[in-house]
Amino acid sequence: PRVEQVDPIDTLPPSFRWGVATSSYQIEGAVAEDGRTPSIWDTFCRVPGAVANGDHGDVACDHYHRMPEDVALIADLGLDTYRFSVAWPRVQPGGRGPANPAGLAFYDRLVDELLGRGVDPWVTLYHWDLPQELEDAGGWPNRDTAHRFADYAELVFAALGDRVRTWTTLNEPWCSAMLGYAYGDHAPGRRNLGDGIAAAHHLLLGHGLATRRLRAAAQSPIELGLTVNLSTADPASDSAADRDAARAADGLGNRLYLDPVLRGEYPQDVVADLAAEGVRIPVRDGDLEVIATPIDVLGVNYYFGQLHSGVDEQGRERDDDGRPVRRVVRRDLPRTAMDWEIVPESFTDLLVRLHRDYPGVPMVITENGAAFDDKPDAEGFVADDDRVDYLTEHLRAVARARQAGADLRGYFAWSLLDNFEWAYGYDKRFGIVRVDYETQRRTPKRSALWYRDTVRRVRGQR
Ligand code: PNW
Repeated sequence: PRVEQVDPIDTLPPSFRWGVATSSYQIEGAVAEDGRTPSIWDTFCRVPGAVANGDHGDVACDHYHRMPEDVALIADLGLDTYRFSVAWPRVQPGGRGPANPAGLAFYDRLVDELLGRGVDPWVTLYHWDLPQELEDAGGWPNRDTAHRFADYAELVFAALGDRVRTWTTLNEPWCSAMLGYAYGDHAPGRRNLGDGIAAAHHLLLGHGLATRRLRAAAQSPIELGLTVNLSTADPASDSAADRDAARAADGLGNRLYLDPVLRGEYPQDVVADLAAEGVRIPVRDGDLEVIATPIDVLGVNYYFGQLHSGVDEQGRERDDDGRPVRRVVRRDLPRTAMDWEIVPESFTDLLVRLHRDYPGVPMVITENGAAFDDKPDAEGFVADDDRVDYLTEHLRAVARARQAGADLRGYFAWSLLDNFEWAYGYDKRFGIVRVDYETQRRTPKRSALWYRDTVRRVRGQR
């Protein structure tokens, strides 16, 4: 263990950004108000067995009606930045055609409320709520969706670009593509690797097209970026099979998104793995130039690390179909309520590696946090020491990576509020503020108070 004189968190500079993140479908509710049309998540939630308890986002945290109160929470915690997403089917119903002024008005008010409270708005354009009509037309595996996304991006920028400086095109394209189209765990629930890979490519193309449109439209300096979810893939042993399994997992989960955006090429080893499965990335001439349009900031979401093996329990390296074995090995590590391994050291490794392999792009941690089995007291207060420990250790991990040279500019805790945790419904709580779904009462947890005090201390505002 390292011996450190000061808490690494206290070495973070005054310019470091401190925020919280949310997303539209997870908190807003009001799914049929002011002209919003259904998204793929409204549809998916109605598929029996798709979401725990049959939960859905119809009401969620009712943020659409409680927005000023939620902005006040952020301001009262002393945070300088709020990362939220815009619901595409709210502002451009059906995913094409003119803007819906009533839908845009909500984000207009949100941005003004934030600015009035001294909180910088960071807009994510796509956090998974694709208009159902676009899914009916083929969804992300259909190349046209990338062009529809660029149009939508421009439409939002026209409304908010005078006040919002920082724009993220996509949140976690791996989740949209693979959980949505290849593994079927998320909306729209398709289970086809080829569809997943086509979706990934068209998401990245949409990112590049939107980035170019926003740059062209901007009247003043803006910051553009993409947020990816990354996790570490370590080999279970030094054997060639285990090392190859770790390489493949890192390729499909991390490099398939990082390389095209930051190097202008798909990783050849992943292309070969996919070819062995009969899958080709539907790249056309010029796509990689668009996808590699320079970005100003890379958003990194990190939750856990994993250990990979290329050998099954019987010691075989090939399955019955002759495919290489790919297996995640459970470690004897503490876990969150998501059953995700808690490995803050891996977070430092990941960030240092990003700095080495993709130099020159500033990074911001756009999500990090944990679900735990919260136990509120009679007043609704949660003494979530487990979450405080998780956040403390991961923030230290970020600070250590920065000390090692990684260009890290900020940190957003996921999430401001307990919210609709996708396929897990309302069972899993990631908030630093508790939400009582009966009364919609918000109660800051101990982790929120810890976050407020930490930010204050690091800024030197005792
Ligand atoms: C992210 N995985 O999702 C999302 O950006 C958030 O909307 C979500 O609430 C949060 O993390 C917590 O889950 C992920 O399986 C979902 O590796 C799944 C994975 C990673 C991130």
